[in-house]
Amino acid sequence: MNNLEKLGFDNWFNDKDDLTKTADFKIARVISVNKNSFVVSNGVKEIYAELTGKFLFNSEDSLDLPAVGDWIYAQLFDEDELAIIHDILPRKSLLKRKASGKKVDYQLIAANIDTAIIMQSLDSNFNLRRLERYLVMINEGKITPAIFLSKSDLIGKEEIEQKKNDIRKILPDVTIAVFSNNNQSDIENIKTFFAPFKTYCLLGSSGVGKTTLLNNLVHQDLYKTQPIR
Ligand SMILES: Nc1nc2c(ncn2[C@@H]2O[C@H](COP(=O)(O)OP(=O)(O)OP(=O)(O)O)[C@@H](O)[C@H]2O)c(=O)[nH]1
Ligand SMILES: [Mg+2]
Repeated sequence: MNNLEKLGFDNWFNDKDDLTKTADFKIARVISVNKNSFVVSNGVKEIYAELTGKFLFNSEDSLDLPAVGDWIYAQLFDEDELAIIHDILPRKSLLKRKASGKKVDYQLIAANIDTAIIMQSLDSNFNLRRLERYLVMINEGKITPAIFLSKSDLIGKEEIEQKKNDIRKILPDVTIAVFSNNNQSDIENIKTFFAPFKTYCLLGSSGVGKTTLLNNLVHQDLYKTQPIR
């Protein structure tokens, strides 16, 4: 298995790889976006990246620009310290939402996600309407949904069953995982949900425990938790 495959580059992308481009460019994956500057990874290291002027000029709207998760063709410079992005490979999926403001424009959330996890906490955050809004976005993106319900330590078993049943009425087949970030065996159980080389994203309101879960999954404080953000 090569380094790109470890990052999720599979046959779907391999079939769409434009070999005329691979001759001149290296493939890498976008791991963060900050306006028009990017960080990409080739599976070995993280590389600062920018777009070519032509790319920027030809981009008619936000959909044409790289999003987190995109596979891109880049030219590498300075012993792989700097990348110039020339093109985006076809997208397997795209998660986006309407940007606020009058213009019909989209804010890209992430590309090439296999499974999008909607996270709600079982306390006052739990809300079926909001869950449905996330589902619309996930279905439009051609992505498989899953539901994580956090803070199970805060409410009783019966109430949890009731909430799961409410979800099953609208979504009979979706995976629902109930857990508490304060319970180690719950965390071990959540780990079994993730398959290697697949890409997941975690969606949910502030305070539901996304960062706490990510920290628990990677066993280190990669991400700072805050009471509210
Ligand atoms: N009781 C309980 N508290 C939790 C649980 N998970 C997280 N918390 C607490 O909830 C608060 C918010 O958790 P975060 O992980 O920062 O929430 P987040 O979803 O990352 O929030 P944003 O980064 O603002 O989007 C913290 O004080 C956590 O300690 C849980 O399962 N049970
Ligand atoms: Mg967070």
